[in-house]
Amino acid sequence: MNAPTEFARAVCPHDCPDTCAMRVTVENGRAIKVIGDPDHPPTQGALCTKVSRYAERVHHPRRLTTPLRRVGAKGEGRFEPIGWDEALKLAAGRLSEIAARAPEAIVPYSYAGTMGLVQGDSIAQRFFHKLGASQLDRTICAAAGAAGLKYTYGASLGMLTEFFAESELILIWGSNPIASNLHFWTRAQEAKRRGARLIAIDPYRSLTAEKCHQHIALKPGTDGALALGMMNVLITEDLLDHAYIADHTLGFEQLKARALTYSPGRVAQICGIDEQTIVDLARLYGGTRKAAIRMNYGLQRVRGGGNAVRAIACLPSLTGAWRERSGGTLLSSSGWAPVNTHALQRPDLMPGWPSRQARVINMNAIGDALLHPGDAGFGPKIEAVIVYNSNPVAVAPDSARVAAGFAREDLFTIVLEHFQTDTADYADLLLPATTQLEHLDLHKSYGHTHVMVNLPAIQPVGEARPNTEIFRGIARRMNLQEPALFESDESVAANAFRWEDPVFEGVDWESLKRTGWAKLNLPDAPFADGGFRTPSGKCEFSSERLAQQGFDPLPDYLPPYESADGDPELAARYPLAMISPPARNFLNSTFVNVESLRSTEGEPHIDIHPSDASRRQVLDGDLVRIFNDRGSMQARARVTDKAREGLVVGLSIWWKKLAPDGCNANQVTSQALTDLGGSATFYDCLVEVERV
Ligand SMILES: Nc1nc2c(c(=O)[nH]1)N[C@H]1C(S)=C(S)[C@@H](COP(=O)(O)OP(=O)(O)OC[C@H]3O[C@@H](n4cnc5c(=O)[nH]c(N)nc54)[C@H](O)[C@@H]3O)O[C@H]1N2
Ligand SMILES: Nc1nc2c(c(=O)[nH]1)N[C@H]1C(S)=C(S)[C@@H](COP(=O)(O)OP(=O)(O)OC[C@H]3O[C@@H](n4cnc5c(=O)[nH]c(N)nc54)[C@H](O)[C@@H]3O)O[C@H]1N2
Ligand code: SF4
Ligand SMILES: [Mo]
Repeated sequence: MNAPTEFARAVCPHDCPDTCAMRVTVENGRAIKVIGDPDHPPTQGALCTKVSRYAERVHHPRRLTTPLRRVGAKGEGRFEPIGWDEALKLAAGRLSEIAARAPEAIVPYSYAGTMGLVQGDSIAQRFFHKLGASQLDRTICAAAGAAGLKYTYGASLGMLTEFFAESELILIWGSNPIASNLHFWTRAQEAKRRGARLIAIDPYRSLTAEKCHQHIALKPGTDGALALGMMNVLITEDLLDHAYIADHTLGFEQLKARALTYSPGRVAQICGIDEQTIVDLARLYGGTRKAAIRMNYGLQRVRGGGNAVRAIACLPSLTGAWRERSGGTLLSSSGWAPVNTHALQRPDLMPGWPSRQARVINMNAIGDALLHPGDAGFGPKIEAVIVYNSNPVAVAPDSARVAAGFAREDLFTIVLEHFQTDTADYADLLLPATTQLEHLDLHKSYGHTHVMVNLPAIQPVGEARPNTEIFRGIARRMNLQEPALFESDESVAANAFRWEDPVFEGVDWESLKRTGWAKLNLPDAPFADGGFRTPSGKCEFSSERLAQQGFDPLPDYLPPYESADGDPELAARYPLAMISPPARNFLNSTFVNVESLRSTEGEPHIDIHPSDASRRQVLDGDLVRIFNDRGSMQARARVTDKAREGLVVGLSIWWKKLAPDGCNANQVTSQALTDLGGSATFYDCLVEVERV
């Protein structure tokens, strides 16, 4: 007889602004269906296609279900099963030996496989802090934009997503919400039905750009110039809110002087668009009261990404759009939730803290770091890497260097995973981790302002264990005597927020467990009366903090490293700019191994403009090689004017081993870092294309 059907509440753990509430149907201990919670306002009962298939991923026949030890060569992916006891002993033995000599030779590598505060970075961080291991600068995605916001608004704060539905004009800037922020797109369509005008600013005619009233296809990496050009028009045509500027901003005169050097004519040259387009855009923006900007991270994966976000972030403070709840900007709302980072991660466990901090490795240069022989400047050569919540061999830039680093015979690599990813193939020890349906977690969101609890819906699949439990197990085997390393998941979660903050108003861990989620208590129009979180409390057009660090205090345009302006010699050899934004049916490299989703994406493609294609005798459907000095990949050409001239677009992020040639877009991307925040520059990349 069948066990009764149960319904459990869960939260989508993926790196997506929407952080949906899910309802899981469980039968006989198996999750059989996952749907969007109809009662959760941001989710509105709908999940995206990929997460609707979550049960297929959780119970996938290739889930890792036991610890595995490498038996083949590094990268070959041959393993034998071992017991947990033996696995933990092996891990503890190697790590203890290295930690006794050179703790900084141990490096964590993690990102947002889950965004849960507990399975993301709690016990794991404490563990590495206690060892005195190297710290990881987690900057692969959003750090340039976050820095741009920090120096302008004081934190990652912005409009409340629900009020975009009331906006009269929405600039969808460096963002493809139909693929990557679906529940915002629902709001934008609501606004469109009420008569709002939608404008996409994107070098590529994305799924979203196709459905907007207007598409401004600028050259990649030139957004800072466009924003400064808009300011130029707003200032010269006096489309400004002088009272807002006087009361709530800092540095207007300096910004004005800067913006006046960006005439529409100059900006048109830089961005590769018409001068009139810039003037019209600025007039429309300056002339609309309820003008909203949805930025997303696509625009900041270039050299000038931090400055570009900063420049765009200044716009609503010039026009006073913040006065309306349906006006302003949103890049990330993650700063609204008061996370108690210190309690979660316990940096004070680091030996010598706070006067001495361990070495920091930037995750975007992990290839170079793994291949570094070690010296006085760099510190000790890396001897061990522990990867969790991430798949660096597929997602990190300059992949040939990353793979070469992980292939080092003398590197000890532990990978905590659900599946045998490209990175897992290089593990010495591959440990099975639970998915969101099998563990407890607590979430904030970067696309809405609810906090949410995920309770386990099913027992762990096979012998999988939560990340927290795996780190506790290694710590126990290493005989580490620190109570914080052995705190339970529930207790970690219960202390993860500053519940006393007024945004919680009557909400605490116990009540949240009962209700599943709670909306933070925030004003509808967060900056209508100023109240920015900068040192001055104002929107800082000019930043003293940046000046003190030797940076330009004002936003400016910095040409991409790899562009005709940034490096003419390189541009002569590699004339095409390549971007590799997310494919709709993948989530970064997650879901690429789910057959139903992979078959929808088909095979790796590259979109190329007809004139660029004909110059290279490339026909639609040809197999082409995309290459530069760092490497090459193959893809099927789609000849289409969705890509502007001079641009090629390879939707990503494929598992390398599931691509016909074993390569993906990161073969050609570079380890160079952004202007602010030390973020990755995936879309600052010149290539050439030829027929295979
Ligand atoms: N389906 C799906 N959803 C996802 C993800 C996924 O992989 N798949 N990934 C998640 C993650 S980790 C993130 S960070 C977000 C990313 O999602 P977004 O923040 O939306 O960013 P991207 O998809 O990188 O880029 C969005 C758009 O920016 C455009 N773009 C590229 N370069 C430039 C530029 O220089 N200027 C401008 N104006 N536009 C540019 C791209 O063509 C693309 O259409 O999505 C999340 N959601
Ligand atoms: N070319 C190119 N490269 C890019 C990008 C791009 O646009 N173009 N985007 C970049 C961006 S924005 C980002 S955010 C990064 C994303 O890079 P990553 O954060 O590495 O994201 P994923 O590729 O989704 O890999 C996450 C892995 O974590 C695992 N995982 C999920 N939950 C858990 C868990 O609870 N425990 C453990 N142990 N593992 C878990 C999943 O199985 C998955 O393999 O990629 C970057 N790389
Ligand atoms: S990936 Fe995003 S849209 Fe899809 S279910 Fe998760 S949070 Fe919702
Ligand atoms: Mo990301």
